[in-house]
Amino acid sequence: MKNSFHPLRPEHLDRLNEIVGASFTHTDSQNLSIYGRDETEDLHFQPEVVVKPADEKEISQIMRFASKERIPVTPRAGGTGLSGGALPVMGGILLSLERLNRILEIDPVNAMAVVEPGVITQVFHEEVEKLGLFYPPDPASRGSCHLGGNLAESAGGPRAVKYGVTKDYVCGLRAVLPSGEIIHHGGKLHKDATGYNLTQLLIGSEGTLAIITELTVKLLPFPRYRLTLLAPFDQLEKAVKAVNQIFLAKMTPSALEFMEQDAIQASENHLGKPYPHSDAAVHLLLEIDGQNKETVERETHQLGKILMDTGAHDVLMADSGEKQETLWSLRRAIGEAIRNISIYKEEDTVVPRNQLAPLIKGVKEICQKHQIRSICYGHAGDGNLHINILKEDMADEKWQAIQKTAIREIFELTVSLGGTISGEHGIGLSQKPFLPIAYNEAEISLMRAIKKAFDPQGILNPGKIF
Ligand code: LAC
Ligand code: ZN
Repeated sequence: MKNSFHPLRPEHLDRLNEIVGASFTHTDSQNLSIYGRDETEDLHFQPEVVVKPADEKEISQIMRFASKERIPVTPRAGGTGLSGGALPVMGGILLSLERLNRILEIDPVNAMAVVEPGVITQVFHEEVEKLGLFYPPDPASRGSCHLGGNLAESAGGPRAVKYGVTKDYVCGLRAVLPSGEIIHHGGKLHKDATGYNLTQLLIGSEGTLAIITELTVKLLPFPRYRLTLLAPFDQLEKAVKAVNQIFLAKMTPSALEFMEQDAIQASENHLGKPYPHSDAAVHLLLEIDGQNKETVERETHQLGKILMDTGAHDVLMADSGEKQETLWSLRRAIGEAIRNISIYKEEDTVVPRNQLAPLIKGVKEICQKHQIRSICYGHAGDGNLHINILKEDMADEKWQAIQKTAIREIFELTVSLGGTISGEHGIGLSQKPFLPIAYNEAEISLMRAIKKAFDPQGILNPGKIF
């Protein structure tokens, strides 16, 4: 990758020290190494300095200075991204938002919360739940990812099938532009038809347009009852038929996850915990939630019947928080478990959910043709399939070549099925070469023009998306 920026000079570091203080400016090799990675594959790019500003004012000063000196700045929240969005590929300043970690307000009357971007998603879940409120987006990394990063990627998670993704909850934000100017948009508003929707433009912009410093999100009443079902199938076709039947029966589960055998077994080995029926070809993990116990029980029963009728060889129900957590912890650990097996590449494909069967079948054919091992799992109810291709003992040359062959074929198939190349992980760095499969030249030019309007010098998170 070409870096057109000059290395930082000692006086640059002095100025950063002045803005954020010496204890929050790091140039030691350990920090540079830690902040040079996120959770994307085996990628690593060293920044020249890590800064941890305390607030929006300091971020504004950093950006004003960086734009004057033309220094690249890569913002970072929890560092759990899977497309390399937080990797400082051009060196320069890595700007960590970890100190902006306050929940500023939880407002039950308006059912809104105002939070800083460095709040850990699960911490936020727990705080609103204490007040009987609910913030649904629940990425698998919720124990360590930050709300700011969830916004940057419009993160989803298992509950998206019923409740939607991050973009569906953000009503307003404050942000610092690359120039250092501070902007706001929206607020505690359930409606807003005032001009272009800058909030929605910044959500999913992967830290390339502005640095989000505060967000206002809407909340729902916490669903008091929840039942979880696990259904093993001996054939993919039966599991996918069950998914279709559930929607044809006009049901909306609060989770409908798909895991193939290798995914379950990887997670079992990783956590050292057994999963019921882990020798089944495919599992569906489902949840029904709601405010009324009888309704939740009735719908769960109906769901169980559909699963048995479509060929599940068992339906296990978890009715206590503890049993549910056991099933979910194994599901959430799959990504990490696969990372532990081998160097890998992950494709975050998404198709209309009735196209899931042709997608999985096609992926397996492509992988067989190229003799590569893939492990698939994901959010069946959203048509969002995480496809992990493993390097294992594959020769380096072949590994390099699969970007041009197998991965490209997988994305072409996805788009031909009416889908796109990322559902919830973003384009970032790792999927950048494939963007033209999803969008034509006119569409990409428009996106580039938006980038230019926000960041004419191209200093904010350079090297991403395009
Ligand atoms: C998951 C992450 C990888 O669904 O999106 O586990
Ligand atoms: Zn996912």
